[in-house]
Amino acid sequence: MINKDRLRERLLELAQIGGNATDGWTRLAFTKEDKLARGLVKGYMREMGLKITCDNAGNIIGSYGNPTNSPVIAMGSHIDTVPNGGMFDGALGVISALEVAQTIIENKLNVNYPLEVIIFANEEGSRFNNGLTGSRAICGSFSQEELQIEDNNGISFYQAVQEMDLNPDKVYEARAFENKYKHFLEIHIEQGIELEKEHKRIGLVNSAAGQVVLKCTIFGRPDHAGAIKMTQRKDALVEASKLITEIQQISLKMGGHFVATVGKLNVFPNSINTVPGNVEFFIDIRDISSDKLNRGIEVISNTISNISGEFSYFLEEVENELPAFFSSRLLDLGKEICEKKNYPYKVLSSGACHDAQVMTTITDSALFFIPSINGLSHCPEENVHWEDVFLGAEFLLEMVLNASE
Ligand code: HGY
Ligand code: MN
Ligand code: MN
Repeated sequence: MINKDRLRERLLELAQIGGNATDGWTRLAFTKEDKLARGLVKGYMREMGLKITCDNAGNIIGSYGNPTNSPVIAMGSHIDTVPNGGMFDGALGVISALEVAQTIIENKLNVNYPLEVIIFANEEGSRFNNGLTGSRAICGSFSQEELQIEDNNGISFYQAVQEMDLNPDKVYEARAFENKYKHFLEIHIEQGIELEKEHKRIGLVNSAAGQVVLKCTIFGRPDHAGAIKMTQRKDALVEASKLITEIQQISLKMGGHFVATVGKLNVFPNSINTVPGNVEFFIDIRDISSDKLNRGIEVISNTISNISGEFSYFLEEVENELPAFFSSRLLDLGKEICEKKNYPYKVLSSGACHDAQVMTTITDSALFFIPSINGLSHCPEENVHWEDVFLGAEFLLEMVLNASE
């Protein structure tokens, strides 16, 4: 029933904004690329007759039917990316949700409930080191302090929201009223390699990892790179490198779903002929078990606190997303549909975080995957098979139709 050509054309059209297959896509939250992409998808919403609202957290909500007179069935994902990311992460879920909504409207399919397509703002968090802010604002877990966080150019989250012609003083108004949603559904690329390896076409996600991001600053001393002897230095980057290697060893020992990544590091003053004075780096720590996550954080924090005496350090938590377990009712419905339609499927957990896991805090929420080719994501090579894109949208449509009975 879905319109495959329209689905593919829209994904390709969105991919015209903010990147290309060589460099990847960079549509960081509240930047001009994000603004252009938001304009494009709002146009799709207008085309299908959705009522468009944009809350002050930057979420774009397209609704069909009156959300105040009964619980809403919502679908959605995000269109912001990591730097040099892929064209399907988030975008697939948004364009698929719009396609499902348009198919329902065009074919006058009866879903008994109002529908919403939500394009969550700032899911990735790459610009301000704080992700999932749009869904957390809807679920009431966005804190006002986050408004003061600055990006690498000293622009605060507050100012960036203002530049989107939104009112950051009213972010709290984005919070959904009690029991607004009957359920929330998100389809996403797997970003791992399990489905492809096992020749499955739909992933039914039962849990998603929690994520804690620590920002560690090491204070050394800047010196002249030529005049100061090696034994007289306090090189913060050499010290940070030792810690990062130890963090990797700790993570390998923790095993299982436990991962820790240092993907962003800033050196000050970052000059070829100055011994690094200070270094700040971000440690992205994840596990699907809260206990293991907390234990890993403790071991990593202790390792950092045992830093050699001549350096001081500062460690702060900049992000904390709890592990989530998705709706077993919707997971069972997904199994039923896959078995009825003969879609090869697998139940799996997600190492990546998603808006759907935040939505578990206020409603029955479900997350589904389609295979990522070679498991690649957050890179220009991120790719999918179009047949899986179409099957994923068909599956999402079936979920909406069956879940609304
Ligand atoms: O980092 C994540 O898991 C997601 O891509 N924001
Ligand atoms: Mn994503
Ligand atoms: Mn992502």
